[in-house]
Amino acid sequence: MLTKTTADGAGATLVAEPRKTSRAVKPANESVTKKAAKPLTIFIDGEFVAEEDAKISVFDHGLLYGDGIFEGIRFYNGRVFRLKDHLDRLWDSARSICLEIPMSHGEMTEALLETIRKNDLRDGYIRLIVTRGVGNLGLNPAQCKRPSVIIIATTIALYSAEMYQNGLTVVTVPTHRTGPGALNPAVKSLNYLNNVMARIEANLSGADEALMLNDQGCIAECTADNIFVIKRGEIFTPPITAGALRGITRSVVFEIAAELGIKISEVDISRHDVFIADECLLSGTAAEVIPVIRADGRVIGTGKPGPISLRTIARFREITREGGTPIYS
Ligand code: PXG
Repeated sequence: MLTKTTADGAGATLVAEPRKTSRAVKPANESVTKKAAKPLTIFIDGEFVAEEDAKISVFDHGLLYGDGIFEGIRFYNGRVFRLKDHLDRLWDSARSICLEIPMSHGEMTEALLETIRKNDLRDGYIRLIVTRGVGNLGLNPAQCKRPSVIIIATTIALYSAEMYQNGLTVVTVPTHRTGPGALNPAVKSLNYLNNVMARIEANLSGADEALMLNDQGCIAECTADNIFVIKRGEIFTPPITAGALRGITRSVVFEIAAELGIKISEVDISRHDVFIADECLLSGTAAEVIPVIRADGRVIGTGKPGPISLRTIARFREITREGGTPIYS
């Protein structure tokens, strides 16, 4: 304990307790991902191991530097949703960071399906991770001889049913999305601290999600979701160049809009556009499609999920149950 002698000779405590870095806040308004009833079987580098044995080296550069890539994929009703799109994006992320995935698309598909089968799941979420692999304590990836592939299949419920019905609150956060001149946000890397910072800031404000701006002050996306605003019957979303990930759920929203005959365009969106929107939606694999009813304390539209949001969500749910890569046949 550090003490300093004050003018009257009494010792004043300078550091009495470990310092807390932030004030206490109520937990984020997100459903907790429930621990599966039975232990999971996890794929690591060609082997299926029990959850408690699913470990990687402390020298893996995925841990040391966030050097690696990932995908979050959902499966519904015994079929993997948009698997090819996720694998294509994984391979694009890999190419961008000069990482050679030590498997073919076909082998990855089989490993992924087998991981789901080993866990007896029909509806759930896959986390697919490729790390740079084991190296030394220098950041040069040339030291890392073989990337590691990890596949986790489990269940996930990011938000409660009420939140899908009533909508989320968002706040604009101080942390900007990294620009393409820094770590390009198109790379789905293991280095998510940019988004984690934003998420902490949303939590500290008591909001459900963070609106992340780019360095030009335009909205890029949320921490793990793309954003859409609806005005006078049209849908608008930030372009990829604004710092948005080319979300796979985002592309499904484009398909739904085309189907429903609703015009959808990629344009720069400011906070003002969100404040004056009639409706607002987020899309992401984990979040699926979910309405937003408040931004920075302002009520959006009527304060209730609007008609285009509700139709989009309903159609999204139907589409997730149509097609997909079969797991058990
Ligand atoms: N933006 C970012 C930054 C993302 O990481 C999305 C948008 C949505 O993309 P998809 O393809 O999923 O529609 C993502 C991807 C999670 C989680 O567990 C989800 C993502 C990333 C990290 C964590 O909720 N989603």
